[in-house]
Amino acid sequence: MARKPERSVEELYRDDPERADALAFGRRGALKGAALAAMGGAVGAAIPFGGHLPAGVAPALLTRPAAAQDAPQFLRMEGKAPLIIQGERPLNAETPEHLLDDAVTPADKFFIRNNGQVPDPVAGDPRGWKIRIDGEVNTPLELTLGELESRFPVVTRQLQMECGGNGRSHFQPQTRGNQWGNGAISNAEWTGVRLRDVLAAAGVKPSASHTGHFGADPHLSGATDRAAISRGMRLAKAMDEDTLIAFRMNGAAIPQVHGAPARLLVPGWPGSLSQKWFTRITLLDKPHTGQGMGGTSYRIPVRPIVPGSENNGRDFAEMESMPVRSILSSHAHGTRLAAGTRTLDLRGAAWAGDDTVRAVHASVDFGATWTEMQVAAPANRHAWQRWTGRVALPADGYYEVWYRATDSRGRMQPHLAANWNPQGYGANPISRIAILVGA
Ligand SMILES: Nc1nc2c(c(=O)[nH]1)N[C@H]1C(S)=C(S)[C@@H](COP(=O)(O)O)O[C@H]1N2
Ligand SMILES: [Mo]
Repeated sequence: MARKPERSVEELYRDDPERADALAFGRRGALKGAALAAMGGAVGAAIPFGGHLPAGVAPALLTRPAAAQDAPQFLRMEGKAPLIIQGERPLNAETPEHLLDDAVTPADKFFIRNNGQVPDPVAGDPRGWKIRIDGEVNTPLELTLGELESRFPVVTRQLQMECGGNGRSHFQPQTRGNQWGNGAISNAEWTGVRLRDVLAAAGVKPSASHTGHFGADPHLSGATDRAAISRGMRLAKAMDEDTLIAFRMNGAAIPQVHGAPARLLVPGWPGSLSQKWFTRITLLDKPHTGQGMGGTSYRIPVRPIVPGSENNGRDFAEMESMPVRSILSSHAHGTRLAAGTRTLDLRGAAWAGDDTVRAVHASVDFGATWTEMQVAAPANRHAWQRWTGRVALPADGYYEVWYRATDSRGRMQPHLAANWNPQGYGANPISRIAILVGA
């Protein structure tokens, strides 16, 4: 049975973390004696590595209670797992990190991100769905899905697709937008044609430098002259062999909420580029100006700005390849294990936008020592990488599993969300979950 947490310490951490920290750690910067015992009382178990808890870091169980009182609302939708509802209008739902335990993300566990309304399914044969290619091309084309499938090589790839705002909840101060944890990520198996093959058929003019994407979803307000979202990217990414016009997901028709009957799949870059209910791509001789472009939208500071400050984003740069991140899928935050459990087998996934992941490390002693995990090669370029590993637990008690990835260029997840920006993109700090053994 779990002991009831001492509400005073818990409340203090939530209301005034700095004061709580000063009381718990004093000026010595380490948790000892009565303070350590009090902290143990608050989390409901002894803390074997409590002496390593760094000053300024409250136990994860206190800052993010696993208890029912703070339980998020779960999605109840046919064909979907109980995802965490981030908003209902538009519908946005995050996959709990521990549900992302499959190498290939099944449709029911795929996060949902909408900016407008979900359109009604098309009546009749989806192979008649039309896609237009125009702008800076020699020959504008209008092709049906059926024509795309018969005219161009059809490829199948595992591709990660991550919302640009994944991890947003880690920012201090809080930014506007869905307060995603780390679960706005998916790694499905996509089948489609390469965008570059289709653009080549239209004939890319030398003047073309950027794309603009369009979809069939109505604006949230219902206004017909406004796009729910219309993003674009540098032509180089459109010409990447992994950028697809996809029409199958995990070997089946794309579910309606995920963009049926066809969507763009732009792996490793903000998910907003992966236009759902895809109807048109235009090539431009300058950056696109659609909904979700310019200002502080999907743009991040080139030089850090004061957290919480106003900014018009003029000196920001477009967010392109997403930063390195890892998830732990073997255990949920707050998992309780039987007394006497002395080893913990961990597993999860890690990815790094257009790059790969070189290493994943885990720590159960608040970062004092780190154990290297085994990281598998990606199934193909732009697929996430699964990792596994084992850590030892010396005694019963309260532990935290801290986990972090390092990308192929040596960039490691930072200790705290860095490069604060008004719309909260790119927060990828080291994550942690609480585990209780015999408590
Ligand atoms: N047409 C259209 N495409 C869209 C969106 C949208 O609202 N409308 N949302 C984008 C965003 S912000 C993300 S992160 C992904 C989410 O895809 P999913 O809902 O299939 O997970 O789709 C992108 N494509
Ligand atoms: Mo997104």
